[in-house]
Amino acid sequence: MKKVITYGTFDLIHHGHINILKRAKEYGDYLIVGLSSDEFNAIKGKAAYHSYEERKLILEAIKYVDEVIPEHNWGQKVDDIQKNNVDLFVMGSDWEGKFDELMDYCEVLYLPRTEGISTTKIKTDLYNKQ
Ligand code: C2G
Repeated sequence: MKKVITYGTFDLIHHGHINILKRAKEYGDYLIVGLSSDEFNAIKGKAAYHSYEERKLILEAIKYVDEVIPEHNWGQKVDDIQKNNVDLFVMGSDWEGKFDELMDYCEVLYLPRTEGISTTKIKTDLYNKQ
């Protein structure tokens, strides 16, 4: 069984998130998502609308996702990869090159980001429509 892992905040789920999850799953048989905790989001400087539990519930309802684990810090990826016997690490291209050190532990793949959508854009567009 080929295991794939990806990480993110996945707040206000949109088609860009679905695209990366769909494509990541196509490279294997089992997709794990490392979901940023509320505390880690604060460290990342991201204010998520939905709590960790709400974002986890939503992700677990997506057919491409097989397992959701908490992402507490930047440094846990190697341990996650080894503990879960992960074969492939996938991230969107906005992270191109940022996680190449993981190549010592598994394959690393950056997939093209979906243009024209982001959680920030959603918030901004909604605000401007008021
Ligand atoms: N993404 C995408 N296209 C978009 C928006 C996001 O492909 N239009 C991808 C990102 O590249 C990332 C994933 O969706 O691979 C999740 O994006 P975010 O929720 O914004 O996560 P991020 O803040 O990038 O956190 O340790 C890694 C971090 O947790 C990643």
